[in-house]
Amino acid sequence: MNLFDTLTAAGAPAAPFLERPDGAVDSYADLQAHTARFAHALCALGVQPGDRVAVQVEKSPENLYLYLATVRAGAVFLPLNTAYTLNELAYFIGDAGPALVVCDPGAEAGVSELVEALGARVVTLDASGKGSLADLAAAQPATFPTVARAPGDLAAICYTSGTTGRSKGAMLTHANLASNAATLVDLWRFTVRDVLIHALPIYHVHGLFVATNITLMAGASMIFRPRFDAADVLSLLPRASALMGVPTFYTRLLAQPDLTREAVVGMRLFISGSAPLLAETHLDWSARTGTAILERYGMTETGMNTSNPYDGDRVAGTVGFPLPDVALRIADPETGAPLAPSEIGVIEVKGPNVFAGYWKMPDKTAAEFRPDGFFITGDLGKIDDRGYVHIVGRGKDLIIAGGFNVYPKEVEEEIDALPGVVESAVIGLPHPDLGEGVTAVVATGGKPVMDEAAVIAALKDRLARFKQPKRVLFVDDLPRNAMGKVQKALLRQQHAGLYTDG
Ligand code: MLC
Ligand code: AMP
Repeated sequence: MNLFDTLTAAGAPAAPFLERPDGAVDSYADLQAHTARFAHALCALGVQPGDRVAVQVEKSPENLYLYLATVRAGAVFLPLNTAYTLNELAYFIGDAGPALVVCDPGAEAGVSELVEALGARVVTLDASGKGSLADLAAAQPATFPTVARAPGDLAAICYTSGTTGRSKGAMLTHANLASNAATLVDLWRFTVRDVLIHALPIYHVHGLFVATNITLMAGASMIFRPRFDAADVLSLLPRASALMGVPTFYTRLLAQPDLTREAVVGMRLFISGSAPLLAETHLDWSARTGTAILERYGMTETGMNTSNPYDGDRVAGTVGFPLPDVALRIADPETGAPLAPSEIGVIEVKGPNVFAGYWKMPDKTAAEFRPDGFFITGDLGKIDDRGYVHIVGRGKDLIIAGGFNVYPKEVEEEIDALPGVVESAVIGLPHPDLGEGVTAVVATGGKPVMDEAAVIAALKDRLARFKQPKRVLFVDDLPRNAMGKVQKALLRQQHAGLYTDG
């Protein structure tokens, strides 16, 4: 098998697949031709089955075809957030050892320097789909024999930040991605008639796999946008049937006065995930549009785990039921002992969607699975008496801002290294636009240090913009409990209104 063939089996050659931002439409036959050319180009660059192809480029149809071509050629796609700095990129590239790195032409010099010692090749692709890789692909044949792969072979590696420093590469197999897409097409009733508004980035699982793979597997089509813009998405609703987004999409759409019942008349499905959708947003949306957002819950390591029902109550503040092929249980976070569903514990899952482990980290992989094969998500939850899963918090010290994960430790390490800083605590505070706002509380020991703007400026080239604190607060000392542990919960409580008051 190969995920590419599984995903593209339903798309009739003449049927539309993707409407480009300029209005031109690519058919499924075009998809076959574009991916064939890119797959030939990868082979010409020496990429072998199993090799990693690391990609940090702006969103474009060609970027999407590069993902599919990589899978088609039997190689392993490794998408990277465009916000990552060269400093951050160095780690991913060093860890994954890609045979090829595809980057924006503007980053080529820096990236080439990074990979010199690794012997990887560097080619380019820009926001308009042009660059040295596209030039090479243009000269290639429009057919390509898809490389056969075993279900357990890797299709992608997606890095997720680690609680304790180093990011981990989640290894996703052809079978993981194929099974999750098939389950969701069925559950969410996607058909050839669907038109999905695709406004998510394609370097994370939500936009790359959930949105794209489902559209493909249904033989449906998408309106492809380089980024999310609320007014733009609103204007597309009359031509579309489905939208997938993070909660910030929905709060920003609600801020548009033209979002009305009439505006959503042709839409059959609004899906939210990647971060908690406030019950308030869910209810406001229903009141304004007469439709209920369908909230689902997933992770890079697992794809989607739960979903509110297509038919039946989509309950605000819950993530719905485990998917038909996913076993989900609540366990004691310390001992792993199963808890009664109504008790709060760590959510554990098992199923064909669950990844094959962390790249080159067998110990970390082993530590996150129970002996009976359940994966420990690190999310805290419970199951109510109707069977709906509720996420009530995170066992892991994680902030989610606008759907992007930020691990406080990574930010704290950078801040702690600044002159005059004794220590720091990075916390997420309620933020009206992003859900949580990354906030640094810096202990100075009573001595004057650099000011807020200087701290943020010092992080500029070190951390991606979305990881940088929106605000930096200064205190003499951080509050600690009797065990000497920094009381982050207290800090969150003390500063709860920072972004929401006034
Ligand atoms: C942008 N900024 C952010 C940010 N996005 N800061 C913190 N968190 C974010 N998410 C910064 C910008 O760099 C800019 O800084 C400033 O905030 C304002 O930017 P903006 O123009 O308002 O933001 P915009 O480009 O519109 O982006 C917001 C967004 C985007 C919500 C549309 O973040 C987004 O597309 N998020 C989706 C993330 C996602 O796909 N997650 C899925 C992960 S998979 P400045 O200073 O330069 O002005 C997963 C599994 C699962 O979690 O279950 O799905
Ligand atoms: P990532 O590592 O980027 O894949 O993020 C996965 C994490 O996002 C999960 O472990 C959850 O903490 C969070 N998440 C995803 N979907 C939801 C949701 N619907 N509600 C609450 N948290 C969510």
